[in-house]
Amino acid sequence: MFFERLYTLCQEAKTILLTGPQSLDGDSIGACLALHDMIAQFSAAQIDVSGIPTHQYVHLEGLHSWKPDANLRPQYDLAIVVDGDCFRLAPTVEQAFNTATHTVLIDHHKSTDTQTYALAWLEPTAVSTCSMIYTLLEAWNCTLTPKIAEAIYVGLLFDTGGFQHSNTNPETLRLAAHLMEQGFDANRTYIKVVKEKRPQGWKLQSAMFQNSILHANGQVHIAWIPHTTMEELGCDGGDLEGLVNDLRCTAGVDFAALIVGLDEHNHKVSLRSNPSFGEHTGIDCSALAQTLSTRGGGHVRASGARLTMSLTESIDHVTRISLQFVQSTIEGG
Ligand SMILES: [Mn+2]
Repeated sequence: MFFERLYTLCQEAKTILLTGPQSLDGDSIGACLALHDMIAQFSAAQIDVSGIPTHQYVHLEGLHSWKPDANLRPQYDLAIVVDGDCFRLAPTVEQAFNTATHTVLIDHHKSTDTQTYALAWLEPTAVSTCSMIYTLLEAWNCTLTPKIAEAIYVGLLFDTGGFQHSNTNPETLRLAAHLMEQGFDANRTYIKVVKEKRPQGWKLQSAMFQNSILHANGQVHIAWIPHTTMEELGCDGGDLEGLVNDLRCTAGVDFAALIVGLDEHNHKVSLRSNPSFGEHTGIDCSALAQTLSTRGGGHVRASGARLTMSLTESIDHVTRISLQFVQSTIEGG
């Protein structure tokens, strides 16, 4: 059984590494924070959390002790990756992860391959990895402190877009209510994680809408942000949060793609879809991401991929493949 086995591994380990995919999102940050404090309740292990959180999360307690990727130990007894496959780790973290004695996965991305881990818990129907962490907390009989409650709440907020996405269900809202009762500033957390942008983030949103095109009778919305715009405005990955959803939340749109330049030759693509595409089933973003690139993947309604090609080629590639995919979805039902 996963819960018991992981509990024992955490108790026996002297050193533990916790991490999420490169460019951590709110769900992986919340999961790492919560898991760190839960394990510390019953294990004497030295627990390192690796990652560099973006501006939305700096108010969260416990982040100051996180390790920059370069400062990791050469060897860990146990390494746990949350909310994403280990091939999405930053290169230095991936190395530390792969040399650990035991490797563990806790994730809800349906595209993740569980084969490479000593121990894996994959729940593709879970709303967030943080909801899974809450299940683990109950199974382990850990104390739900206000700090752990806030961390799990951050994951719920992030993966439901502030309880707005189609994955928001009564169970999630009940869990959110229970977490709020533990006494942290839920309103501040909501504003920081979901609503607030840095000044340059609003400018970035405006720049994105200047490079957006509607296709397929206005049902497909594709936009791009060149890496030079990111640099000119002084933006980082944190400023991109929510932008692809702004594209999707346009009247008539059922599918959106955002292409962002990392440098001249590398682009990342984010895909979002509504549960339905007109009168047809919604676009499977995870399958589409895997068609766009071998390392693409994610969820049915939200996914991502990385492309090694120029901006013009990326726009071309994403537009062509997406429209083909939309066509076959329509024809398929
Ligand atoms: Mn997640």
